[in-house]
Amino acid sequence: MERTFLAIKPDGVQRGLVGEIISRFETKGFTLVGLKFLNVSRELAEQHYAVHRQRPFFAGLVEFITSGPVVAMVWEGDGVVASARKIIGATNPLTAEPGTIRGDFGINIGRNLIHGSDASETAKHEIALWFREEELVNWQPHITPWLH
Ligand code: 3AN
Repeated sequence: MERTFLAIKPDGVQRGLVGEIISRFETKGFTLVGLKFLNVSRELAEQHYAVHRQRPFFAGLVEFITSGPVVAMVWEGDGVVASARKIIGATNPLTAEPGTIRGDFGINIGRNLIHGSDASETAKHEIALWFREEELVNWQPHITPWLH
C-alpha cells in the first residue's frame, strides 16, 4: 500500500490549524500510520531540504522549519502521494485553488503550512529520514471493504 510523508510546518501549528489539516486527510479516507510532534534539528532540516541546497531560499527555509514544533505524519492509501499533493494545493498559496489547504489558509510562499512528498520514491526517503520503522503502525481500519 502506498505511503506519503506529510509535515505540518511551524506556521500551521502556531495558527492552530493542526486539527483542520489532519481532518482533510482523515475525512478523505486515508489511513494514519505515523504521527509525532517534534522540534526539528538543523541536521534533519538540512537533510530534508537537501535538494534545495543551492536555492536562494534554502537558509530561510531551514531557519523557518526549525523555528517551532512540527507535526510529522505518515499516511497510507491508494494513490495517497498524488492525492495528498492535490489536497495541499500549489506551492504558492496565492495561486493555490480554494478548497486546498494552502488555497484556503495561506498567502505566503515561505509560510505554506504543510509539506507533502512529491513522488513515491521521495516519500520512501522522507519516511525513513523522519521515522524509525517501529514508530509506524501497521493496521487496517475496520470499515466495510466497499468503502475503499
Ligand atoms: P512544495 O512544498 O510545494 O513541494 P517545493 O518542493 O518546490 O514546494 O519547495 C519546498 C519549500 O520551499 C516550499 N514548501 C516553500 O516553503 C519553500 N519555497 C519554495 N519556493 C520558494 C520561494 N520562491 N521563496 C521562499 N520559499 C520557497
